[in-house]
Amino acid sequence: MTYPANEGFHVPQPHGRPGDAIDFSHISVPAAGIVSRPPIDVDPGAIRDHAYQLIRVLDGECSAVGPWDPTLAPEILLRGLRAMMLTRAYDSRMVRVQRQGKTSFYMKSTGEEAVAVAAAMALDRADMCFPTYRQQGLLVARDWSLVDMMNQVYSNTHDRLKGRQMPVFYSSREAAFFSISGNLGTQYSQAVGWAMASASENDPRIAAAWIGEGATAEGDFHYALTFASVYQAPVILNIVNNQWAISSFSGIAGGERTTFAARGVGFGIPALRVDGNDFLAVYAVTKWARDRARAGSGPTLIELFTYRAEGHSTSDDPGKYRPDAEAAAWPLGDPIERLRQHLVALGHWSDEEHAALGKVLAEEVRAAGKEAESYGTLHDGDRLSAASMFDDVYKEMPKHLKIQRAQAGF
Ligand SMILES: Cc1ncc(C[n+]2csc(CCOP(=O)(O)OP(=O)(O)O)c2C)c(N)n1
Repeated sequence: MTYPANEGFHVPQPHGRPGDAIDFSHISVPAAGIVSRPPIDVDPGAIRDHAYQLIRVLDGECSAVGPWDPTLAPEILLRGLRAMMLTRAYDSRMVRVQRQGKTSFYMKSTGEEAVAVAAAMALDRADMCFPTYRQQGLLVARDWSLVDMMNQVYSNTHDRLKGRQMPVFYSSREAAFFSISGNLGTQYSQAVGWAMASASENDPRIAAAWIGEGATAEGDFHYALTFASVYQAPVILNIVNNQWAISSFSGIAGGERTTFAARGVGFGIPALRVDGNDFLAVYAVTKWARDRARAGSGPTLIELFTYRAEGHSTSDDPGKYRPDAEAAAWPLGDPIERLRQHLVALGHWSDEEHAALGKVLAEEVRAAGKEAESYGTLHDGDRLSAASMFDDVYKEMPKHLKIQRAQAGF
């Protein structure tokens, strides 16, 4: 016997497919400055509404308004602008070299630079970051060496990870940047566990994790929230809602009827939703969550509302599943352009200075690229010995690995 489908059965569909007109009418863009800024020790139950609002500081004229304006000194704003521009310049070169066959794979963060850069600047340098593959801006904002990052992408002779990770899966203990895992979601549980350990040792450092909205559908996300809430771990749980998980739109992960921030509400975790393309708003909200965690008030969930302006990776072609030129029409604009306009309006920046800085950064990236390429690329230069695959697994290499290494001819 067959049954008719229940009329309520629903398969989410995106608002546009290739060839359709761009339609962002479902995205509501509230005015900047209208969401209240509670004290850092607020009871999560008192700010449930924040999970459904959107914290914005830069208004339509790129002026900073409202209680979340972090009132940063011009030097800090310029540092943020520079780090976002450098991240974009780095991404742009690395995609070019991938197309030239010098590496197998690359992932850009175009349009999402504020998510990582503003957060890095609001955190303490020693706070431990558990990122995904799209927060290279954390390393850039922490002044990590571009050459070191490129060496990893090239898996060359100077790659500290010895070619064992996919390109862009960086790791740096010195930059407090935890090794990226290809298994989506694991970083969330790790961040909460790390934060619990930090709290139990009365260590002042907190943890911050990032996850894509698509990966919030993974069990690890929910396990992490349970532990964070139960143990009041000093951790910032960021959800980067960039609307797309490769070719799946955010509705497939549960974004049609509620916000991703709302997932914190059921766990009793304060949840804030923020315009992810607004440098000042991301900075202010991260700082709030950091101060809260440091003061012993536990975790915060932050949804960063943004848009993945380019392909998921160099292996992806978004032209196959969404209308072209959506990025240019994204109602929340571009994070670099908005901060640039803000600085110009304040009288601290000019078009000429902006163009000149763009050239300086392109040259910085080019010089780093030349150096990294001198240590080898995918097809050129010396290679690390395959014997190194037996290193670093155990503190002392056990006998069976020594035997295997000998059998492999090393
Ligand atoms: C557990 C697991 N499932 C699936 C994948 C394959 N995969 C890699 S990235 C990705 C999309 C993730 O999208 P999202 O979490 O929204 O992050 P974004 O790429 O948009 O930053 C998928 C499905 C994976 N790496 N790990």
